[in-house]
Amino acid sequence: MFFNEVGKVKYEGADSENPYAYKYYNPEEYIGGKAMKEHLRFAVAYWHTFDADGKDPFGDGTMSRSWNRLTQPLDKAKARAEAAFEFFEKLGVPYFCFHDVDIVQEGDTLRETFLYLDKMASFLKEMMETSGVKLLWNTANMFTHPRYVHGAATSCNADVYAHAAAKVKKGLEIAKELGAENYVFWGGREGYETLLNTNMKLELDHLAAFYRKAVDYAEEIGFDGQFLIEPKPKEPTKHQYDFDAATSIAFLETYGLKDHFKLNLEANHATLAGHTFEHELRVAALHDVLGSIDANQGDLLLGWDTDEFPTDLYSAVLAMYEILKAGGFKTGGINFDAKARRASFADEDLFLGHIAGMDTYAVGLKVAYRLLEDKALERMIDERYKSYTKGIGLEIAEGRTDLKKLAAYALENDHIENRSGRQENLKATVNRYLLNVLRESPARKEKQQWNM
Ligand code: XLS
Ligand code: NI
Ligand code: NI
Repeated sequence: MFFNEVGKVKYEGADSENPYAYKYYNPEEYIGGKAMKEHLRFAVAYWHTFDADGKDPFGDGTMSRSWNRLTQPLDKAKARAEAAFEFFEKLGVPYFCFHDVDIVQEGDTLRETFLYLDKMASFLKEMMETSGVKLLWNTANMFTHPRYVHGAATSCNADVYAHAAAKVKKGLEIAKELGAENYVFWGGREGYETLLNTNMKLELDHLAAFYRKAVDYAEEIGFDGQFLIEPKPKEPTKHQYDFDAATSIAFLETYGLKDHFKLNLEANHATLAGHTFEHELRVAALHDVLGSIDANQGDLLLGWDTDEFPTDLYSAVLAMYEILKAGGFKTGGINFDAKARRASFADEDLFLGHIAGMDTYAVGLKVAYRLLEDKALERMIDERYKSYTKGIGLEIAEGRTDLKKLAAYALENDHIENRSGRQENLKATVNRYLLNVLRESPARKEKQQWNM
């Protein structure tokens, strides 16, 4: 046992003051004919939770995890996996996600790395079978090691390209063995620092060909999980090729890969790209590529990928609204690509962070569901566009006009009237739904009077 202080985390309702209980996430509660746990499909990110030690560019690690103290690579990896599964089970999450290097460190040679990975894959498989916890996605880390200094699939060095391909091949075999529901590509180093030394066309062609090889190999070995690309505009490179949803979609279309990929959208990456999270979700949904999400939140005052646990209820409502409107998750889910702050170094903070995030998304789900059920926003949106339901608007909508016809109409119609967009009222509507969901929790018992 690694987490002696914490037992099984249960739903106790909104008036519970137990920090190790869910206040809103009630896995078995039905919302629109589906249990909350099936809507949300929560996953724990191995890297932030079990590998990270709180290091930042200015300071050393602050988190000393007992499971990371052994020195022999496989012993350490196994202890870490045991801690991970104890954590998953106590938290009651159905899924987890990892990079190859998260489950076991690299060996001295690629051959040794693969040996370690094979051993750990079998070890994880057993733990998954006994616990029932499943793999939402895995991925290959092609950004930390110095060999990726110029990129992986977009590296100027063919040996690096081949090395990265070998890691993806192994990653897909592990994905198949562990029954991963998705396989992720996040191109941390797939971008450039300066155009002065960059052949952009060649790099993009290489990246697309690399993805194509992954699709082909998955088919060959019978891995039928969903491929996901995770957009991010920058960091660590100055300009990443998978900049945002729209850029990634254009890339997939250009290279004929769109049938094989969906997107894994991360809240903090959206804001780094200058978008809201809901914008990214909407763009993906419009193109039928909304796959999965990395739930976290950034700090708009800092402007880098701070990966905080999501606690902003309003933002979770808007995110869940887009997800539900798009029909909910299929193979995807909500992965907490989030880390406890450097100063929140206690092991228990790992629980507290996840509980906060899960409750936030549970509220988001409830509120979003009701907004949609009541058509609270949709009715106003329909009303806003109603000029296209009759007269010249209907003709435009049905494609029965041309510039001559429109000009003739406009010449007779100098009196144009616009209507208010009512943004303030809509925001107040979202607030009202949010407050209603929160208010329905049992009233707080009277406390001792304040001494005034
Ligand atoms: C980094 C990314 C990364 C991916 C997986 O910013 O979010 O953690 O989710 O490689
Ligand atoms: Ni991520
Ligand atoms: Ni990120």
